[in-house]
Amino acid sequence: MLPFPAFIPAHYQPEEKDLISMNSHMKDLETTINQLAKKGKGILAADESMATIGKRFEALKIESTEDNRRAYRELLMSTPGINEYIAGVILFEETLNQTTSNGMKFPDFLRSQSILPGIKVDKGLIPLINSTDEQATQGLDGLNERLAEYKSKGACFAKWRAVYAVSEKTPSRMAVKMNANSLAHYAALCQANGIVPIVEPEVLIDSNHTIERCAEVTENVLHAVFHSLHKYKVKLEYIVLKPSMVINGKQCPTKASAEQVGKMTVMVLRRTVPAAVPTINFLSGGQSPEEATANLNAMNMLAGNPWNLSYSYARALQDYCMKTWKGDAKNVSAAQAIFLQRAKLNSLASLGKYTSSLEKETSFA
Ligand code: 5MM
Repeated sequence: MLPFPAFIPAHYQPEEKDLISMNSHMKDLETTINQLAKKGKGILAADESMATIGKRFEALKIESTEDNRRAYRELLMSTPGINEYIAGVILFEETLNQTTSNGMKFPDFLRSQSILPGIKVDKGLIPLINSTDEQATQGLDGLNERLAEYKSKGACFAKWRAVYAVSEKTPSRMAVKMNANSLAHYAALCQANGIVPIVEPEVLIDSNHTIERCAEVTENVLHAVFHSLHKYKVKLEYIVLKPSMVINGKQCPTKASAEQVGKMTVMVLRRTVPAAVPTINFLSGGQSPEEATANLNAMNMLAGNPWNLSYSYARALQDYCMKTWKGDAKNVSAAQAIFLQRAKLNSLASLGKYTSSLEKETSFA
């Protein structure tokens, strides 16, 4: 076990009770990261905020009531066999406090399935002051207290998302620096509470930028993030990095192949992410489910990566499942089968064993 995080000042003389709690935090961090970084497994992001889940449901004419959100998330988490491919689920705060139809708290239910419960702890995006078209993530005020509460409710890992818009002028230096510091501050607070932080810097793809421009931006962003993580004395051995892939913007006329996305993403990661980070779990960011799987596979076809390269998708794991469910209880089994299949394909991609011919087994391809 590594020594307790260096953010405790060197002159600090802990009392015995503090030592016991530090050691137990270290054990918690170690147990959690070992499970999250397991080969062939990924993380399900089911932490859509009210606005986001509302938007996704509305597109399918599903009413966003508390019970519909609960029922949908129960469908995902109770999918038979899903624990073979999913090591942890990121929950929204509402779900952390809800129960399954049998009255079991969701965190307890997940643990009974050998899946770890996590929690989104950022409070969403606000406009970044003195900038145009950029956003800041809020939620640091009171975070230490909230983390202690989430831990008491069963969460053992957390997530904070920062976003970077790409244009000729953005991301600005101010946005890159501010987001890096917020991510690092959040990560240090998590580790001090025995919670593994997922550090999520997302370079947005809703633009016309080329894959080369995305590589340039992502390299700057990750460089700043790891500089801040170092400054805040975050132990890299106990974080999950959740970046976007290096890919062309959605409106770019030239579309990069999976091989290009795989090569350029790995190139940028090798330049910026220390080998101490155990696992990198990508977001899908608006790619189609098939693209997100093929791109992840391409990265894992390349030899010599020091980190586990896996997934922490929301849309790329859930889209077909939600479309099949449609808010109707009679569709639960069919929706679960589709979700299981998508998770299995991504698990194969995390091992470099996916081929597009496997898509034929799903009814959506
Ligand atoms: C980028 O969004 C995260 C990953 O999802 P995708 O794989 O669909 O890109 C996702 O975890 C996101 O952070 C949550 O859904 C919460 O988003 P909001 O916008 O509701 O805060």
